[in-house]
Amino acid sequence: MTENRKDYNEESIKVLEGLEPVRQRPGMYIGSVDQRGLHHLVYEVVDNSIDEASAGYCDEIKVILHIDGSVTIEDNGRGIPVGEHPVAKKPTVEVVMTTLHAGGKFNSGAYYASGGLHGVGVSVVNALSEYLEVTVKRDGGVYFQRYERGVPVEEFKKIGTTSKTGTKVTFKPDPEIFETTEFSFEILSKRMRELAFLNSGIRISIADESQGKKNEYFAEGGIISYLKYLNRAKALLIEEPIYINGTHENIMVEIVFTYNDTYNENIYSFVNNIHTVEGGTHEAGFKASYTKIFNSFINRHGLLKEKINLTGDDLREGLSVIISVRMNEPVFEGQTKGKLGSSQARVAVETIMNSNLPDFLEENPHIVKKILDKAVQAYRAREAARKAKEITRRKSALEVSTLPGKLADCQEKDPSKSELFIVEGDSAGGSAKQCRDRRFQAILPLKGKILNVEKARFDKLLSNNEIKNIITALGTGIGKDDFNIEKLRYHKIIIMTDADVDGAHISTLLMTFFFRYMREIIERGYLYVARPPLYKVKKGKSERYINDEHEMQDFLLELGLDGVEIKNLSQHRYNEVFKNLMKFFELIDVFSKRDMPKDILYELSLYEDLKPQSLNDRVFVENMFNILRDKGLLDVYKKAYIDFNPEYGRYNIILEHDKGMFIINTDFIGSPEFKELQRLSKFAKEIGIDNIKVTIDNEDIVFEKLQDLVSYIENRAKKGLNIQRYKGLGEMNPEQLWETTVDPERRTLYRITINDAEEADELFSLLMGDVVAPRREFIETNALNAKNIDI
Ligand code: 0RA
Repeated sequence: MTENRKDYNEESIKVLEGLEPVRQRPGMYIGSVDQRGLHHLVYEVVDNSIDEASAGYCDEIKVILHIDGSVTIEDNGRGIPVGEHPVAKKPTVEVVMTTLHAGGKFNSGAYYASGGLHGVGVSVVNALSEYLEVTVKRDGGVYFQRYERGVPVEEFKKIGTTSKTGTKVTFKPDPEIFETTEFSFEILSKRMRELAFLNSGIRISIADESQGKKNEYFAEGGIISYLKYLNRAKALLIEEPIYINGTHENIMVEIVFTYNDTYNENIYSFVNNIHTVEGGTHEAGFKASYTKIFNSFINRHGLLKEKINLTGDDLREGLSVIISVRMNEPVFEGQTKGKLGSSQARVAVETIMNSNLPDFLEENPHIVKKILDKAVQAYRAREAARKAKEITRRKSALEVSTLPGKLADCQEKDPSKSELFIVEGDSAGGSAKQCRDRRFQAILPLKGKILNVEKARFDKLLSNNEIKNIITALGTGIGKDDFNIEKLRYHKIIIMTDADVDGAHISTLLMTFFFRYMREIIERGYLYVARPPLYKVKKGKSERYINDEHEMQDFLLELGLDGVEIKNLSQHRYNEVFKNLMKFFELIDVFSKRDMPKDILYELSLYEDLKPQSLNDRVFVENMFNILRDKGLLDVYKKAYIDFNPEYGRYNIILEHDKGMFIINTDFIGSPEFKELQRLSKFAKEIGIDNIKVTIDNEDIVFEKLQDLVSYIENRAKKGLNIQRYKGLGEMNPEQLWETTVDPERRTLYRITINDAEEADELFSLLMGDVVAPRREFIETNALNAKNIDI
C-alpha cells in the first residue's frame, strides 16, 4: 500500500481554509446530520488510525463511548506531528485539527489510499463537536489541546514525558448540528468488526462505559476469515473459499468467494474499507467476468451435454462473495452514496479475474463440478418457474386482478397518502380493522408464521399464500423483470407484531423478505415497524400505557413524590433534583460493578474544584488523601500512597488491594464519566448530603443518608402499582390500539434502514440455518438480555 510514499512530515500537510463552511453546510462534508452522519464522525477518526496501521505503524485501536455522549478513539500510531508547521507557524496538531483537508489525504502521493466516505479529515469532526480534546504521544512527550466547536480554547502544550507514541481524540458531537447525538454501540461494533476483518492484524476494541459492554475484534485471515464469519451459520458447498488478488493500474483488488446451500446470492463489496451497499462498477465487473469465464470454460471443455445457456443468475445462486478494492479518489454515486461509480474499478476487477480465475478452474475440476451442478439445478428451477409464471400470467390476464380477501383496503388511491399495516394474527388484525382510519389506512392480517424465505427458492416463495397476499396488496409485482416500484399502492408499510419472541421472529422474517425481494422499498424509506407501548401500568382504577424507560421514570417519580415535602428544597425543584439524583446513584452503581469503590467515588464527586490540573499540586493531592484516610475510606486497602506520573507530570493516589488497584489519576479525574458524577453531585448538595428533613403524608422523617431518601421515594411509587410488561397486541381493545399504535398523531414508528434489514437477514440465518453451533451461541449470548428481542 505504501509503494508511492513520500516522506511525510510537517511540510507535506498543506493549509487550505478555515472551518466556518463546515458548520454552515455540514451535509456537504459528512453527507447528513442524522444518525448516519453522526456515526461518520467516529469513522473519520478511526480511518486515520487505520491509515497509520496500513502504513505499518499501529496495531491497536480503542473506541470508548462515554456517559456524556462523547467518544474516545485512541491508537498507538506515530501520533500527529507535534512540531511547528513551517507555513502556518503554528503547532502542526493545531493545523491538522483546525484546517480543512490538512490531513494530507488530498495531497496525492503521501497516502496511497485512505478510508473515510468523504475523506475529509479530523478537522471536520472538530468543527462539528461541542468539544474535542486531542492527546498526542510523540518524540518523547505527551501533548494536549482542547477545542470547542473547532476553535482552540487553550494553547497546544507539552504536559508530560513518555516513550510511547500514539493519538487519542475525545469529542462530543454538537447537538446544535446533529438531529440525534446518541451513538449506537451496535452500529459502531459492526463497523469495527468489519474494519478488523478488512485490515487483518489490527486489534480493535469498542467499549460502552454507561452499559459496561465491550467487544474486541482481531482477524488474521483478512477477507477470507470475514467470508467464513459471514457464512458461519450456513452449510458450505466449497469448504475452502477461493481467493484471488492483484493490482491493475494502481488499483488493488481482492476477491474471495464460496457457495452455501441457500438459493440467494450475497455480494459484499468494499472500496477503501467502505461498504458499498448499492454495489457499483467493481460488482458489475465481477459479475460480468464471472459469467463469461465460466461459460467459456464450459464451452472449451464441452462440460454440458445439453445445449443450455447458463445465466449469471444461475451461476450465482448460493454464491457468497466479498470484493474489496483499494484505489485513489473513488467516485461515489446513488441515493446514499453507497455505489461506486469509477469505471477504472470495473476494468481492474475484470483484469484480475481474467488473469486468475481461468487457471484456478483448470487446476480444480472437482470444484468446477460442484459449482456447475448447483448452477444447472438453478437453471432447471428457473425454467420451471418461467413456465409456471407464463400460465399464471395468461390466467390473470383474463381475470380482473383481485386484491386478497383478507385485505381491508383504504379509500385513498394516492400511494403517498396511504398506509398498509401488516398485522400478526387474525385477532389483532380484527382489532386493527375496527380502529383504523379507513380513509387512508389499510390492514392486512397474516396468519401465523410465514414461509422461511431463506430456505425457499423463488418459485416456492410465490406459491405461499401469505406472501402472495402481501405481493398483491402492495401491487408492485415481484422478481427481476416484474417488480415495479411505481405501482406500489402504499408509501408507508408498517409491520405490526407482538412484542414477544414469535413477534420478533415474524418481523425479522418480513424484513428479510423485503430485503431480499423488494429492497427498493427499504431504500426509499417506505418500510416501518410499529412500536406499541412497553408497559401497561395500573394504580387503583387508572390505567396508563408507557412508551419507554424515560416515561416510566417520570411516572414513577410523579407517584413517589406525591404527598412528600422536603424542608430545604422548593417544590418546583423536586422533579429535576430527584431525576438527577437517581442518575447519580445509578452511575455510582455502574462504576462499582467495575470494581471501583462506591464510597470513594461518592466522596470524590463532592470534592470542590477537583480537576485533572489539581493533580499538579502535591499539597492539594495530600489534602485529598488525608480526608479520604480520616473518613476511614482507605482502611480496606493493603497499601495506599501518592505517586508521581511523568506522562502527565502529575501526582496520583494509588490504592492497592488483593486483586488489583484503583488509581486516582488524570485519566480518571478527566474522564467524562467522573465529570458527569461531579455535575450530578450538585443536586446532592442542593438537597443536602446528610440528615435530610422530610414530611411524608404529614409525618416528619429524617433521612441520615441521601441515598436512603432516594431509594425510599423510588420504592414508595411502586407500592400498589401494577406494572405489566406489555406483550401482545391482542391485550388492547381497538380503542387502545388506535390511541397507542395506529393513530398517526400519537403512535411511534421506526423506519427500517438497509442496515437493519441486513442485520435481520443475518440474524435470520442464525436462527433458521442448518448449522447448530452459531445458533446455540447466539441464544446463549442473548439469553441474558432477552428483553432486547422485543422489537
Ligand atoms: C498527519 C500526519 C501524520 C499522521 C497523522 C496526521 C495522524 C492523524 C491521526 C488521527 C487519529 N490518529 C492519527 N494518527 C496519525 C503522519 C505522521 C508522520 O509522518 O510521522
